[in-house]
Amino acid sequence: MSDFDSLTGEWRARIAAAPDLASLEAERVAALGKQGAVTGLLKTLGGMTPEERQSEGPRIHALREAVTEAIGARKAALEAAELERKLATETLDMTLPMPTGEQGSVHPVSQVMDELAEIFADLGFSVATGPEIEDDWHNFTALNIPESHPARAMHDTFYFGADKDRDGKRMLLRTHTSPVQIRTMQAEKPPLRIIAPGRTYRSDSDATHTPMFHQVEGLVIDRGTHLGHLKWTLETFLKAFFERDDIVLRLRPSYFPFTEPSAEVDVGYTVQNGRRVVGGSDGWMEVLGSGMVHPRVIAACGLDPDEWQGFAFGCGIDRLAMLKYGMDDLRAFFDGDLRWLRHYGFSSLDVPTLSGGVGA
Ligand code: 2U9
Repeated sequence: MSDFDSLTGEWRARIAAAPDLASLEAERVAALGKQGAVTGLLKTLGGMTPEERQSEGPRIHALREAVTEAIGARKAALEAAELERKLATETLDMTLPMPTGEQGSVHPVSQVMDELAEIFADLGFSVATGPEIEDDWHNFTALNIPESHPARAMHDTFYFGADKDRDGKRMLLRTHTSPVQIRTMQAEKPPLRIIAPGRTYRSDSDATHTPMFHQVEGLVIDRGTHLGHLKWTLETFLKAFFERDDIVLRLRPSYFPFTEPSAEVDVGYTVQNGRRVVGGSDGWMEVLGSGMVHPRVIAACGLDPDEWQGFAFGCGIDRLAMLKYGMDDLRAFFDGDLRWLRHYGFSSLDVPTLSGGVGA
């Protein structure tokens, strides 16, 4: 037996005897690592004469091959044994009860957004979304709020410093979800029925205003649309949302640059246990703004206002949630206080459906 045959046999035996993956790795380093024995033999090839290299080279390379192969085989055997051991010892008891108590809850804002999507889907509306970082044209100009318009000041806009849009104007955080409807009117052919729920931003902060708040706006564009369609839609929505039939609406003339005529929408309330509850008509509270879409807005989106009319409305989702679920402090919505979330949050399994009830 040559020296190489016995060397190969020795390495094979050492490798086969490695009891676990860590010991096998130690053998690999001892043979094939930078300072390893087999690597050392390979290095001697450089100092040999061409004749020596021709006779020794194949033997040394064969030794390296044999060691590499033995390591691979032992590794596969050790891994298979480890898997067998795990399969034999690790078991899942499918009869164990569910963990007690749900972890986490659905935030009331998300819950109300889901309720809105469900209610309006039933009326043929789809949900549209768009960017929260907007350009001046989509947030203001297209909505009939030109440069000098006082409504721009009312919106308390957060502007970006350096980023400019195509017209050289500063980019901004959208102050309402209306640019979503502008983008939809540009991208899709009428008739359209959409709601646009989402985050909006205004530089305003007190007990009833937060710099980021949630809005939902609705838009219908069709032929022959009139105020009667608007009032019916809002009444149907509020009845479904508050799950009461005694919803009474009052439309008060108002002004928004993007609608003409415009109306604030009040809903009747009754007082129960010192708290205003939507329904009945002991008093009125404002819940929505609305109106017929201004012909200039329709034209700005590339549609002919003589052919297409529409109505739009907007309201704060946070306020809707407070009215329906009885919270009295808006700022708590954004505190992330687990006790508040456990109290006012919803189960993720409790998906709002019209048949099962949109409330919880
Ligand atoms: C397009 C055309 C018209 C959306 C509208 C209101 C009236 C409104 C406020 C209510 C409370 C915002 O959250 S709030 O401060 N909104 O009163 N919004 S009409 O009108 C549109 C939108 C898009 C293309």
